[in-house]
Amino acid sequence: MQKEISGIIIECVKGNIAAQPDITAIVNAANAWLRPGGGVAGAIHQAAGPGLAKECEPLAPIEPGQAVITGGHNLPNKYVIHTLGPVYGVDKPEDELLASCYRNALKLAEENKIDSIAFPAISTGVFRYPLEKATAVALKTVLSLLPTLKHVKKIRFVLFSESDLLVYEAELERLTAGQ
Ligand code: AR6
Repeated sequence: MQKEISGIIIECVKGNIAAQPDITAIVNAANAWLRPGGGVAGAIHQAAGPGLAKECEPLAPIEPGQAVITGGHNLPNKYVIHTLGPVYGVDKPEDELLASCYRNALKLAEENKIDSIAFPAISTGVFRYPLEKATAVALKTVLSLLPTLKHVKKIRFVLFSESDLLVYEAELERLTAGQ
């Protein structure tokens, strides 16, 4: 699914965040220590190679909602933006912390004149944030920031399953109805 809003292309696709070669910056659903983990972080670090963990070391630890930027190493992307999502039920208020992840990632993208960025569904795996709730926060936050973006021209949401993709598509339709 693809939409153009405020001159920016918004896409929802099913796929692997570490396999988005046409995107300048991919976002990592990181752990506080920015180490290779499972899920998104595991896939990104595996594809990037050990140089990424090395570059991350002095930037850690990060707090929930914070974001930091590194190079892409062996990834096809120029940058990786690492953000720490809230653990659902633990880091509160979780909706505000999750919104900060998307806001701070986009802020770094703008500061680095990045034209395209891909997000996974932050916090919805190991951190157990219910997908429907997380989707509403992610899309509302990103849509509200579109008019402020000068460099970012494409935002892609990469979902790992068909059912997650359907949730994103339905929410994007709902939030943009009439636009
Ligand atoms: N590409 C796109 N989406 C993926 C991929 C992938 N390769 N792999 C998983 N997902 P998670 P979190 C989906 O657990 O909840 C890590 O171990 C997945 O189905 O990666 O923020 C870190 O080290 C889910 O919907 O991130 C942290 O400790 C979503 O991406 C912790 O997990 C996020 O799942 C972070 O947990």
